[in-house]
Amino acid sequence: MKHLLLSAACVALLTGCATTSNTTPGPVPEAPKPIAQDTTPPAPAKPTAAEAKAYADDAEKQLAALSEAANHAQWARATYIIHDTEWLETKANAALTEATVKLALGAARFNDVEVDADTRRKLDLLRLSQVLPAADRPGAAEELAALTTKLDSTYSTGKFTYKQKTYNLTEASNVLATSRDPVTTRAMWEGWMGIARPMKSDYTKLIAAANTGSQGLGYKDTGALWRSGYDMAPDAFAAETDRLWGQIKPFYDNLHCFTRRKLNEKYGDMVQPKTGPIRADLLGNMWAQDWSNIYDVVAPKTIKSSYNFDKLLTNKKYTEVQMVKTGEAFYTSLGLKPLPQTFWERSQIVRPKDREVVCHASAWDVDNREDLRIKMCTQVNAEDFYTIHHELGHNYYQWAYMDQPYLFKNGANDGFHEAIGDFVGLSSVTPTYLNQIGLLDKVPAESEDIPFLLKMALQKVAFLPFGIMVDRWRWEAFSGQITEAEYNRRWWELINKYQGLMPPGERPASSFDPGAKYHVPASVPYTRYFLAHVLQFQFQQAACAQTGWKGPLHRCSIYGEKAVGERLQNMLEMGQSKPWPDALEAFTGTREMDAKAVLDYFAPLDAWLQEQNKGQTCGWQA
Ligand code: X8Z
Ligand code: ZN
Repeated sequence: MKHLLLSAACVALLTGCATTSNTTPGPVPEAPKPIAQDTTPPAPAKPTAAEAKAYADDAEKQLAALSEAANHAQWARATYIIHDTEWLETKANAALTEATVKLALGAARFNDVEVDADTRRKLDLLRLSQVLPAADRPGAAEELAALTTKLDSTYSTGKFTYKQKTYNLTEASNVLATSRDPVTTRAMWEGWMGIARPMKSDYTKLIAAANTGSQGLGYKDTGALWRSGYDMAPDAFAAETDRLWGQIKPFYDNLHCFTRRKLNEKYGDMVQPKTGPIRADLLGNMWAQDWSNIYDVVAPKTIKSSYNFDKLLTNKKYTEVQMVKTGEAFYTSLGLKPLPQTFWERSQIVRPKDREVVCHASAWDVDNREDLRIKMCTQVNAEDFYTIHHELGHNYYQWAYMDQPYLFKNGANDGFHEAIGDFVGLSSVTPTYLNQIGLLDKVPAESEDIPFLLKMALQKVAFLPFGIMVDRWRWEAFSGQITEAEYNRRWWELINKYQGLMPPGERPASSFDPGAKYHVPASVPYTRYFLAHVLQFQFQQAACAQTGWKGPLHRCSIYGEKAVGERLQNMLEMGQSKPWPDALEAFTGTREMDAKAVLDYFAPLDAWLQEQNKGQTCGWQA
């Protein structure tokens, strides 16, 4: 799972390079002796472009081998958490980190060498490829790797007890999704937040360790490193995300306003006041990043929805594997290949009963070629139906760029990697498609567009402020703007600012609520999902235009559209070989990210929400 850790460097390589560049074959004619004794050592010869290219090639060879070993160890630990797999993963990750750091540092000697564009990009990517670089000192990579493994395992095995029953995340989330009793939702929510408390001091150590590594590579801090991976200056990237959020915010405010009113009507002023932020545990999801589980609470009274997606799946007795097969069939309908046989043999599709695993869904390319797998604890419901399409998007991307050189085997940027499966997923939930595959007997009339769009907005639009908030917090933690004592307070300030939410009660001083979200202990950068929630609508708009679709964007399905598949495949095959605007242009014809596509998709809903919100005082005090 390459996005988690790509690290480390190699002493052997540096020695090798030094040897190569200093060796002159044959007898060396003696140079005339200078008369005066000069004690300054001769300046090293400027490396050549050929040496730079050889360096990058060799780095790729070393990293490919180390990353494959790390992937196997990571898979073993993620699907079987015990002391020994943690040990193995730590060693393998440390070896990769150590080698990557050394290679990235060694690449600096080619800074002033004029090299071909591919080599330059590879040398730059060497420095950028790590999420958490370690310091270049013996033991540093292993200390950092031990912290990351421990934090991830603490999260993944987290449990709490309520009324004599023990809950893991899946169980607590299921209660939160379905319970409409605010005492129960609060208990589930507070119980889960509590599992993160023990992570706090390790997380502080992780920040310090990764910052030392990032500074060694020439970045201000790890946040600056993360912001540097977008083919533009890090500050320009931060401003770009602000710009995109600014495009969406007025629409989000309308959705927030409508949802708050419905929650107030249901629960009363004591639970959900008419004004101010929304109580986070009432939104049907542990992090309030997806509100679609409370569709029943916000559903318009006058327009009925004729189907419930969860029930369609259970009524037709879908199995977890059948859901994955259905996902695969969408991709093959676009002309992409069926997944390799080993995918079915090696994936973890359901939660094993007999051991601890990392349940957070992920997609893997273990040998960096065709050993594709997903790891999920799939449940038969609409959310996981969508997640399957999301994960397979990662796998098809990985497969498409498998012939790229190692350092180009990645998404155009990390937002692209997250957006592909979501883009395909947008078609997979249209009533037209559900009808085509026999899940839905009758395509609903156009009058049901508002319920459909409202469900989609509760999932996609509610996500956007969360998607931008998480790394706003992490950037501040990495830069030292906030200290351990301020972590939790600031987390809630930012949630209030972006999402307009509040916790159900005061948070204990020892809390570390950011740690209750997988990507924080697992150190997966999160801005990628914010970008993906913009990009997927741009992809959808472009793809539908390619098919000649003239109707409203939300009703378009690209199922079976081979020409779209071919164009998609072309973009995917580029991997990270070119700056992301080139990839975006290849598929959409534009070089800019633009949230206008989100607004176009939801335009009928926004108009409807504005009508519903008339006379209401919207917004909250940030
Ligand atoms: O983490 C994921 C995927 C794996 S890359 C399941 N997602 C984010 C999350 O769960 O928080 C997908 C949507 C956002
Ligand atoms: Zn993903």
